[in-house]
Amino acid sequence: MTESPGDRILVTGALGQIGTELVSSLRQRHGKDNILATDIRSPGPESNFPDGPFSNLSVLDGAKMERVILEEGIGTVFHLAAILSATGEKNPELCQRVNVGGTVSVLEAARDFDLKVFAPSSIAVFGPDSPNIAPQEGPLNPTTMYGKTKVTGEILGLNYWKQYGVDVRGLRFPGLISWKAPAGGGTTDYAVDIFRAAVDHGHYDCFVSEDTRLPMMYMEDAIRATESIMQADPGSLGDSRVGYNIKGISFTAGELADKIAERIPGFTCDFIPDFRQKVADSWPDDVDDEAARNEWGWEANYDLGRMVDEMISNIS
Ligand code: NAD
Ligand code: AKB
Repeated sequence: MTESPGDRILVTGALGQIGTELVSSLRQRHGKDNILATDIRSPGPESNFPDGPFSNLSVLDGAKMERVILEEGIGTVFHLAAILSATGEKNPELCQRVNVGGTVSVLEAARDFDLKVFAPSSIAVFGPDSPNIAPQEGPLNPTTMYGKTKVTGEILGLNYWKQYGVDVRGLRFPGLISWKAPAGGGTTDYAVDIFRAAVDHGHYDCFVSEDTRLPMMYMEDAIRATESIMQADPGSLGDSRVGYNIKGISFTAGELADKIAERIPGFTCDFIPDFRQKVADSWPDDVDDEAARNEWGWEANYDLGRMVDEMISNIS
């Protein structure tokens, strides 16, 4: 392991749902020029992606990644590039290649250059044998390719920490709800898309059933959780350091539609489940986040009502 080339921050998959908001928050905290946003695609002309350094980088190109890390003086990587669950069920080979291959590229670079890494996991690590309220330490038997890649990511992260001392940290994000960038091909995307449809058309065709309950979180909480775990005292983090459960809001698709209808009179929602129903049914209703609370003081700020108010007011 050689000393980190510098203390700038590299974000992979930066143009996605999380990256768009994380880059903005990191640039406010550390200065615009200290955050290098990267993605396999480029920001479109209409994009509201935050202004600042940007490069094209595929996480599958490990040699280029190491070159960029050296040339740009990188000390920390927020590794967000991935293929999410719904796209992953349609193209499992791509999902495995990007999610596992990309994570290996980042971890190898981190081992070579002593980098600190944030590599998010997901509630998709749980499968049908999980209790409804998924414990931190319980069975991890996902049925989706995406979930399997996330379990592999956690195993790899813990291994690089234990074997090579690489400071890898991660969170099992619930479905994230936000308005600045569209959701990127996940099963929980209905909880994002419903707001735009409600504001623009007063109607939404929801691709999961009315009684589907999943763990969710407002993006502001997710960004705060990300920054908090990266700032946490390493001595306080146990073996969950690569995939802490973090609790946000648990609601059914029907409850979400009702809350929106209370605020947008006349809003209607039809529930027409497709292939994503099976994925949703394989995930827990909620998570137990005692480890995150005890070890680095996690607590969500947003409940269902406050999240719905924020989403409608920002989209409107
Ligand atoms: P997203 O799909 O919105 O963004 C992913 C980005 O990765 C895209 O901009 C895409 O262009 C890029 N990408 C794809 N292949 C690439 C490659 N080969 N090289 C470089 N970039 C590539 O995803 P997101 O919602 O921002 O998720 C970020 C991370 O958080 C992922 O690891 C995801 O599994 C995890 N996560 C997200 C959620 C959520 O609800 N958004 C929930 C749980 C976990
Ligand atoms: C997805 O639905 O794939 C993501 C996730 C929960 O990981 N939002």
